[in-house]
Amino acid sequence: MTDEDFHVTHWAGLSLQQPHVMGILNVTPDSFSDGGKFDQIDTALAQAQRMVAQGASIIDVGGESTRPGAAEVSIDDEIQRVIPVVKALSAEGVLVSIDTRKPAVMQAAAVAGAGIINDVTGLTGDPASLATALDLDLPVCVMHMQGEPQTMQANPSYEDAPAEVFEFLAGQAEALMRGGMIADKICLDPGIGFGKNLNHNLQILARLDELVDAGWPVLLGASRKSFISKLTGADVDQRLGGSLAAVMAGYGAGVSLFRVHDVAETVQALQVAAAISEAL
Ligand code: 8Y4
Repeated sequence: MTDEDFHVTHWAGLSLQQPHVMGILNVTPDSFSDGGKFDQIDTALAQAQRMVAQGASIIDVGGESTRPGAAEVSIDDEIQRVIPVVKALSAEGVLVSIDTRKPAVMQAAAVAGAGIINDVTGLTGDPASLATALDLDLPVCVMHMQGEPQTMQANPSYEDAPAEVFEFLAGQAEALMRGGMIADKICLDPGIGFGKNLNHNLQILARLDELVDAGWPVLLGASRKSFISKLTGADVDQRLGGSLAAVMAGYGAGVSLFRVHDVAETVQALQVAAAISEAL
């Protein structure tokens, strides 16, 4: 197989002939109003079911905030929050990705039926992360982040942001493959907003085709992120237009997977974009 024809056609059982939407499901305490535990699980499950009905192929379940200043979550607390949700959704046949930096949470989520590991540290957050991902042998989304969540936005610095981000991602993909993971379990994500200023984010979005051309499936998470506000001044709940523009830029570059809050609107935008492409 030559470099030119290295292209993964399926990832986590999904055909990459068409784009897919990953719906965001936060199960952090601040994402719920007060209420009992069962109430919270029910609310989360209902929201996930709604996103699936709207066309999400994956539900990304996260129990730890990566916002600068957010409190650290213990392993036990994170497991207690996310595992009931992972278990219930997986039992209903929903493809779940577990958004975590902690090997113990990856492990517990895999046992509970999660089909994908989504790690914002690109498996560098804990010394055991890479080995755990290899051991579990689940499809994995490797994301780039410069620095640590607490301080990553203080002074992000690159010579050439897209080149450095894509190089890191290719290196992690190679490390996984050296460890025995097959290429079609690996998805790469440039990590919009994770240790990047506005200019870095825009350069990465403008050059996504270079990452796509490396051959691995690419996931893009730009939904409602603060770069949209830096360009437009829009509040967090008023960023749908900017979020869709980023999805369309990614789609044009060949990105396969989109992590979003607004599933119905994103699916509709992608359906129209796909129809336009097919009219050629
Ligand atoms: C408003 C809305 C403000 C969202 C900030 C945010 C990604 C991710 C996150 C991503 C992958 C977030 C877990 C940050 N972003 N996983 N996770 N890719 N793979 N912030 O871009 O959504 S959390």
